[in-house]
Amino acid sequence: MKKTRSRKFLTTLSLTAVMLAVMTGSVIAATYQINTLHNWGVTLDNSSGDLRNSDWIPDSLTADYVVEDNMDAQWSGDSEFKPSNYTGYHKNSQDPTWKEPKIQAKSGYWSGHWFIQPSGYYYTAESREENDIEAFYFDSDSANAYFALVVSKPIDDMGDLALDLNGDSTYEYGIVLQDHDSLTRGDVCSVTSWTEPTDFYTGPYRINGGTTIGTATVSIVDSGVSDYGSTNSVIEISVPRSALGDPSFSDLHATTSCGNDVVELENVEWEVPEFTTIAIPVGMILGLFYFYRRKRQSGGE
Ligand SMILES: [Ca+2]
Ligand SMILES: [Ca+2]
Ligand SMILES: [Ca+2]
Ligand SMILES: [Ca+2]
Repeated sequence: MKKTRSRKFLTTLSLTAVMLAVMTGSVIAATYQINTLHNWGVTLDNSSGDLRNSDWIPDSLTADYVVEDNMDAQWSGDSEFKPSNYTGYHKNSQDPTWKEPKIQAKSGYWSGHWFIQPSGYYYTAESREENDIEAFYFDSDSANAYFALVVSKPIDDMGDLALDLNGDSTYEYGIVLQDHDSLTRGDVCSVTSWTEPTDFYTGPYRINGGTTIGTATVSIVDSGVSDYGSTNSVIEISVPRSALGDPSFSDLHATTSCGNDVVELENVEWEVPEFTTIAIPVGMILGLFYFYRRKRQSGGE
């Protein structure tokens, strides 16, 4: 009788431990190896001819993300310059009702007009796809913050990553994604001014003035998966929290040289998995285990 109960207890104990490991594993941000979207649990899939079959949703429960894979072959509008409907796959982890905003042209014949992002000059989806930013991810752990961008846009045209850490709508920090001016990929900068995109009012493009205060790890790889003829690059960034003063929240922004697509995440939490929430149940289980073992030993079993 006693033996059966002890086995039951030990089985329950092991099951609890396994469940706990699974639970904490998904609650704690994944430890991202910079270089692959597999760590995010995101798999690009163009087996249907575009990215609509992709698993865009990251595994980590603490990740924030926006997916705006805009293009498919169907669209409508008042001219070839102004398609009016968003197509493709859109999802914002923070807001189920979120809709990608329109952007305003800043120059040329269409100056002042509002367009969906990205817009194109021809009837083909391909001409717009080559401006497409597909997705933007954020996650954090106790040591680092992690970012990932998936882009159809040729990589040289991508701007720097802009961060607003005090919620005043000014991006006072930036991470350099491409060498430009005197800056090197991975430079973490305190920013005093930004350059703007050439064709649309879509906010900061690249760091124009500031001071380098730290270093991030930036990896850019060709995913080998294309969408409407444009290969998708994956940009992954890891930055030590300490390089940015260990913030609690941030607004994040990135756009392209012409500004014909922009991605933003607002008020994302730089979560740190709470040690105590893991330590307490683990401690309880260990305590019970030793208590039971001692009891069993003193019982002379
Ligand atoms: Ca796309
Ligand atoms: Ca897009
Ligand atoms: Ca700010
Ligand atoms: Ca966009």
